[in-house]
Amino acid sequence: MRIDVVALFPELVQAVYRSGITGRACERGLLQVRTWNPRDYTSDVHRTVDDRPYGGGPGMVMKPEPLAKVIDAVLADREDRPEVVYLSPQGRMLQHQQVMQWVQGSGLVLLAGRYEGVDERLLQSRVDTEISIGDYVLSGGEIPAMVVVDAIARQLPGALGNADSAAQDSYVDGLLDCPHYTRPEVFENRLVPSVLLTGHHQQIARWRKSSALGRTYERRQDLLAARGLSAEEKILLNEYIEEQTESMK
Ligand code: 9WO
Repeated sequence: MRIDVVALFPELVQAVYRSGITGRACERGLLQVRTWNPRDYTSDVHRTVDDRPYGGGPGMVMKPEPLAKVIDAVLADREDRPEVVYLSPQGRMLQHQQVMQWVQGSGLVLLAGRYEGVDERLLQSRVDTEISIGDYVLSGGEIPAMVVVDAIARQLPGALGNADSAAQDSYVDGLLDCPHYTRPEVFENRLVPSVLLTGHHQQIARWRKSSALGRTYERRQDLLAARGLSAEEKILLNEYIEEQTESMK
């Protein structure tokens, strides 16, 4: 997998492959991340990448020409025809399913904007997909680009220490993750749920599924509605709700 990131602050993006799972994926050669600075594709002495908005108003807009040049340089440097993704609050919301589709491909070109955004004509001519990582505005697209790299990297076969953890991830099943506990058994008078101490794997799996369903029901009704519940899952969810009601007495 190769991901090229076009950004005015490449140092920021480079942090993503210096540590953790993404760093290891790069060391193992599963992932290659390259950064490209549009400023290196300017031709004036000031290396100008931004200009005032037509129509007036505050702030600056990223000029189309340096971005076109840098994206074309990236594409010329690759043998495949990667999807070009622009990170912006106007994009379609990033979903796990989209991440898994990208994992199947050979890589991406990520465009991180700055200032008030990118000239619309550049988006029309060079960008395939506009993606948002959430409903908030940041100071640039670099951190969202890192989010995309991280989400992809941990799904690459061989990236994780424990090969099974990615399959058990939150969202894989369309549900939120169950709660996790480690030692000690008592922390500030709070106990670990007793079923987890029994070593009864079937009951533990049942409790985890029930907790995952319960939390999703409490926190993300939208996920449950989109996914639906099997007859077995309805029983497990009812068990959770009854248990909660019981402990409130
Ligand atoms: C800045 C601004 C200032 C005054 C009035 C309006 C304004 N809009 C913006 C703005 O949206 N700037 C963006 C900064 C331009 C594109 C890159 N930037 C960005 C990307 N901020 N947040 C994101 C982003 C990307 C993906 N998912 C969530 C947020």
